[in-house]
Amino acid sequence: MFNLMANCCNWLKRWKEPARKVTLVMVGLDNAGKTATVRGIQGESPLDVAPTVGFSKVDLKQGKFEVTIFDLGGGKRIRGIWKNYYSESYGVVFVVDSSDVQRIQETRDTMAEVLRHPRIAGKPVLVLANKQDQDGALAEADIIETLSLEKIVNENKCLCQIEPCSAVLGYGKKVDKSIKNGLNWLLNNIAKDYEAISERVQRDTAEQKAQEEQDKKERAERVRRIREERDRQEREEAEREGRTLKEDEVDDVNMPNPFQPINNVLTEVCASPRPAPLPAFPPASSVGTNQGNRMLSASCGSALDNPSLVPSPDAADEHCHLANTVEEKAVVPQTSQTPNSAVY
Ligand SMILES: Nc1nc2c(ncn2[C@@H]2O[C@H](COP(=O)(O)OP(=O)(O)OP(=O)(O)O)[C@@H](O)[C@H]2O)c(=O)[nH]1
Ligand SMILES: [Mg+2]
Repeated sequence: MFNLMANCCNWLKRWKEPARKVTLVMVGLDNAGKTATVRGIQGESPLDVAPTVGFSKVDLKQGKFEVTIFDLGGGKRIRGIWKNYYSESYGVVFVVDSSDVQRIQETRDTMAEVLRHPRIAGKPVLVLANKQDQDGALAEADIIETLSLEKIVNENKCLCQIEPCSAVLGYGKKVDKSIKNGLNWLLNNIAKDYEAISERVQRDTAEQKAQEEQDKKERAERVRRIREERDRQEREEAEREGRTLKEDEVDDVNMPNPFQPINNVLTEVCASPRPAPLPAFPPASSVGTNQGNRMLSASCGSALDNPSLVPSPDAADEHCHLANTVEEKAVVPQTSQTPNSAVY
């Protein structure tokens, strides 16, 4: 009787608790299956996903948690933007392509770099050893060994769980149980330390914002100095040539009027030679070691293969904030822990 009352009290207490907002970053090499995993959790088909250029933001409700997942593109040139999302993350989901044995060293180095980052170290990490359905996929024990997982997580004081899984096994209610268990494990561990992690997130986010403001000011100052120097040179040149520059002429010298009649612009474009075509889209086999079943859209392919089209971390960030997709879906109730998961 006493137990029953205690349980009721606990249940009431939990029911009255406000929903907890949790942000997670999902990282891992390109083609590991991050987007397929998120899609499955959301209840969407994990098949036919295109590589993520930048990131996609997904909002979902999971029990008492309002979860935001930043699914970050894993391409080598995109990894630079990952750190921009570390400060606001409460935990990490690191997805590994267990069948891509050739890139396991790269996976290990990448994971070590993520976990040792000062804005990640100490936060809980879920490792999804994905693509277990593939022939030759490394088993859990092999992944732990080849990644030196114990060493990496201990060095960085990250609580860690590994879940061997397959993102293409099903979606919605039929999503791989290991993925659900892993996500549950991560959220429950975040909940245990919620106040401390929240404080850290707020502090780090404020610091990052201040740093960004500072960088912005410094950039504006650099531009101002360059402009001043250019104006000075223009004035000296004009003096040497006996010309006098009007005040507003100084700034206009090198800057064409951006507001031109559309006809001028069209004639200019038509008259100019055709720009060189982008490099040919590479055959799927040349893109990576394990890309046979991958759907690459032409636009993504061009951007990935043409460095000038791949955004710098800052630019990518800006671009992707504009392009992100926000979706809200309920996630099916969780089941109990599978025996094939390990906690460190
Ligand atoms: N066989 C198998 N294929 C998978 C699995 N998970 C993902 N894939 C496939 O692997 C390819 C890459 O999946 P994505 O989800 O785009 O990988 P990603 O990690 O998001 O890649 P980036 O966006 O480039 O960082 C797709 O063709 C998926 O269908 C899996 O568990 N098993
Ligand atoms: Mg992706």
